[in-house]
Amino acid sequence: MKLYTYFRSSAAYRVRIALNLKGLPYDMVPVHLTRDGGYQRKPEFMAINPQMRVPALELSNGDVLTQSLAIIDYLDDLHPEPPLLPGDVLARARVRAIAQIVACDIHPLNNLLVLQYLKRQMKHDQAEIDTWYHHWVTEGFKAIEAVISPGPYAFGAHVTVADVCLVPQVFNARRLKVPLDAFPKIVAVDAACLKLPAFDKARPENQPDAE
Ligand SMILES: N[C@@H](CCC(=O)N[C@@H](CS)C(=O)NCC(=O)O)C(=O)O
Repeated sequence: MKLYTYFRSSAAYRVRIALNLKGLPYDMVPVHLTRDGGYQRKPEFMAINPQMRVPALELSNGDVLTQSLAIIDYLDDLHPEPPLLPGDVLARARVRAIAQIVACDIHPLNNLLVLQYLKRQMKHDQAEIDTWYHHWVTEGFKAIEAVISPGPYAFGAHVTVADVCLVPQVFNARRLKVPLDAFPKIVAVDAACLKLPAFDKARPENQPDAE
C-alpha cells in the first residue's frame, strides 16, 4: 500500500498510527502541502485525490481511499486485530463520539486550508487566526476532558480510534501553543499512547519528510 502523507498533517498522522497498530507495511509518498503552492494541487495528486487533501491510501490493486476515518474503518474491517473499537455497541458509540469531536468539530475549523482562507481572503492577522485556532481546540478539548477516564488510554486498557484521533490533535495544539493545563486527562492519554511504538513511529518528527 502507498500512503500519501505530509509529516504535519494530523489526518495523515491518524492513518499512520492505525497502519502501525495493525502492523501493516506501507510506503510513504510525501505530499508537501505548502511548498511551491502545495503539491496537493498538482495534477498528479489531483488524479489520486480530487479533493486535494491528504491522507490518501492507494491499495495494492490501485484503488484509492480518502478521508482518514473512512480509511481507518476500512483497515479495521479488513484487519480486525487489534480492534480499534470496543465490542459493546454503547461503548463503540462513545468512542466514535470522541473521534468525531476531533475529526468533525475541531479539525475542519482549524486545518491549513481554513487558516489560509482566514488570512488571505478574510484578511485576518496572525493574532486573530491564533485566537480562532485556540478557541476551537479548547472548546473541543473541554468536551473530551469531561467524558474520558484514562485507563491509561481514553477508553480503558485498549487503544481505540478515540486515541488515534486525539494524539495528532494534541500534537497540533502544542505546535500552535494552546495551553493544555486544563486538560490533564487528555495530556495523560497522549503520554500513554506515545509510549507505544505504533504511535511513536507515526509522530511527525519521525517521518521521512519531517522538517
Ligand atoms: N476530513 C479529512 C481532512 C483531510 C485534510 O483536511 N487534510 C489536510 C491536512 S491535515 C490537507 O490535506 N489540506 C490540504 C490543504 O491545506 O490544501 C480527513 O480526515 O482525511
